[in-house]
Amino acid sequence: MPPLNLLFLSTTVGPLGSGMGGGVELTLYNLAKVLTQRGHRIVIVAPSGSMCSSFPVIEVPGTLQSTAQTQGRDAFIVMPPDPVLATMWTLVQQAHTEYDLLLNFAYDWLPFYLTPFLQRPVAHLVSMGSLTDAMDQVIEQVSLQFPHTVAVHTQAQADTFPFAERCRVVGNGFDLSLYQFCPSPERCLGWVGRIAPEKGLEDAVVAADKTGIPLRIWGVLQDESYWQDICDRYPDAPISYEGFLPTTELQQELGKCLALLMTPRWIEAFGNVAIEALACGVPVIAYRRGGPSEIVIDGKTGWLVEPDSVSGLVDAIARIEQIDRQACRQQAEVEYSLEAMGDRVEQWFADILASKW
Ligand code: HBI
Repeated sequence: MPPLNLLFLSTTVGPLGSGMGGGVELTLYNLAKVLTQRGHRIVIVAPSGSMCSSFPVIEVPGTLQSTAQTQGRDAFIVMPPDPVLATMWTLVQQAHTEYDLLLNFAYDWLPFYLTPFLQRPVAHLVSMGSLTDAMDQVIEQVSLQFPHTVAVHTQAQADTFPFAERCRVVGNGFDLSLYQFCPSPERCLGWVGRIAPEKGLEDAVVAADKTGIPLRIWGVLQDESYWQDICDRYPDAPISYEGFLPTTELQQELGKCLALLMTPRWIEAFGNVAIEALACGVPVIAYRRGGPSEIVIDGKTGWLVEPDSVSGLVDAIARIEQIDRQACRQQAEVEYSLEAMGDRVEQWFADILASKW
């Protein structure tokens, strides 16, 4: 494939590196890494304060978008004063013809609405499932007018949209050389994610309380009152909040866990942390819901549990020794390496550039 000039448009809910962008930050960074290795030239546009080592970032000042997942289905599209998102896409309007293709990571209305106004193809990597009617409609419009350009991480995520058959499933990919395999764990469980209601942390806390196995928690403390409520309700649970760690430190600690608990209340689009755990040899115990239910091989690399069933979590924890930690690392290498994702994304771009747009 000839080298492409690519413009990456970041999520606008937080600067890259802040953790506010959740899995999208890691995905953006990993794609920049693997596509650069393959000779493509990448420029990233992101909110001021973004850090993306070794890649040129055009930082854009202004007010960040509010997160889409906390609004209801009939929520209106909200644009704050002095919006980073609009300033970013004014920059796109001015500079986009210098690029072969634009890759949008933002789960926001404006990038989709502006797509037909531009003279270069825009690939949209949709990072969450269906949340609001307004977003569904604008994404569907792009999927109709520009076939191939809307991609998602898993089939489960695609299936949340009425236009599932027009979503391209590209999975995800990680630099597995950053993750060390840990053959012998300590007696502790892990939970990783933005600490917010949709992530269902309280179920993991109750499971730790019932099993008496300490639960170590990593991630951005996004919703303080939610966290405080958990601490108030389970004062004796053996839990510890270990902060938001960058990848290399996180995998060092996560690898020591008996298992990672994934307790999403919502349809997790993918669940990057599941791969990060598998890459360290850590089995994943996850609700059979969304992305993780497509990643975990039940009984082989972890256990899939009846959604919202804490007793199911407790039973799975009791059987965790049945899972071979080597098989977990193996699955990450076969399905979720950066190389595998790089192949899938290059093929995606080739299909977009080959089709009329
Ligand atoms: N909300 N409005 C909005 N825009 C985003 O790009 C966005 C979001 N909420 C969460 C989010 N992105 C990411 O944390 C997840 O997609 C991973």
